[in-house]
Amino acid sequence: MRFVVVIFTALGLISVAQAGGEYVTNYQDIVKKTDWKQMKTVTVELDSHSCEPDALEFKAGQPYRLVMRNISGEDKHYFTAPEFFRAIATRKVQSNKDGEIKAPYFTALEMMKSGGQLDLYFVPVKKGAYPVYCTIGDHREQGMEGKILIN
Ligand SMILES: [Cu+2]
Repeated sequence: MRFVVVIFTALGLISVAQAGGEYVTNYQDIVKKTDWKQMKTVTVELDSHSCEPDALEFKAGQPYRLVMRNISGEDKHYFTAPEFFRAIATRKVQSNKDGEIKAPYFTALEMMKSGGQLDLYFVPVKKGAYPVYCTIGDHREQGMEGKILIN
C-alpha cells in the first residue's frame, strides 16, 4: 500500500515540473523582509508589435517595480511570462488609478491600448532566463517577444 502512495506522489511531482515548476512558496516572507526603499523602477513599453527593451535584466534579491505600459493606439497587449512569474516573489500588481491585486503569482497581464499600465512590485528569486511574449493574434510572430534574465 505504501508503494502505491509513493508512485502517485512521484507522478504528482512530474506533472508540477511539466507545468513549469512551483511558484516561490515563501514569497510572503521575502516580501516582508525586503527593504522596499531600495526599490528600482524599470519600464517596458509594449507596442504593435514590440517589447522595448526586449531584454530585461534583474538582480536576485533586489526589489523592483516593473512598469508595463501599452503605448500602442490600436491594440491591447499581453505580458505573458509564466516561468518568470514563478521565479519571483510577487508583492502586488498595481493599476495606479484603480487598485492593486495581491496573489502568489500570475501567468499573464493585459494592458489596454493607448496608455494602459500595470506596475509589478517584486523581488527576483530564481536565477535563469525566461521568455516573455504577447499571446494576442500573431503579435509574437511579428516580434512581440523578449527575454527576462535574473542574475
Ligand atoms: Cu500584443
